[in-house]
Amino acid sequence: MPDLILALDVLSREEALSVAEAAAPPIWTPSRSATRWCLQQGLILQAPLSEFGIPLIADFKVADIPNTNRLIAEQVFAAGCSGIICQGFCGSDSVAACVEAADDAGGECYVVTEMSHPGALEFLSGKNAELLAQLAVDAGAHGIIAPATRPERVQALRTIIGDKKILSPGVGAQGGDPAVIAPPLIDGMIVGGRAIYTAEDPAEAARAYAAFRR
Ligand code: OMP
Repeated sequence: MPDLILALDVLSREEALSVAEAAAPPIWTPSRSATRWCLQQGLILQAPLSEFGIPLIADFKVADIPNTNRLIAEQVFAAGCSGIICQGFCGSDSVAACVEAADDAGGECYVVTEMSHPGALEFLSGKNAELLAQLAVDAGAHGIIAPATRPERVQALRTIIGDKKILSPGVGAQGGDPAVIAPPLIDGMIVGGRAIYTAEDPAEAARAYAAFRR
């Protein structure tokens, strides 16, 4: 029964709000959905997007020393976001800083394990991704990011993280098949992205993804 998470990677505040307005009704079911929103806009969009009543996950893929990670994560949660995404490759202390900030704020921290794009196969995949998944478990993270473009890898990572959450990007523009990546494999599908905000009718595109929520 996955959440739908709208990747709002647009570059202007106006476009972000217009896409959010169109896509929010089809994807929003209170307490089940979340939107993600774009790195480029930083925290500036938190306030207007919060008016839609949809939880916001800051996809900043934070990747720094523990102190800097903590400062970023504290700002994210102080601004009202419910979750943050961080990279795991900086090590367990850096991830722990984000997890602690999340715990203090009653929020969630997700750790990127295997990425969805082809270049991920150079470093962020295979054994490295499995180590990152184990690191996420050991650090007490609330879940991981794993690729809709490689469902068999999501399955492998699931065996490591047990019942922690998996949020999965890569359907639509990157070629992942939402029917294959649907439950019980994942907990949240990160949907367009491009498949929604470049669609002629973003509301219709969002409705099509909502049909995969079972
Ligand atoms: P589309 O490809 O346009 O659907 O966008 C996918 C979204 O998911 C973008 O915001 C990416 O930054 C994000 N993402 C990936 O595409 N692959 C990953 O491995 C991880 C992420 C992420 O952390 O969200």
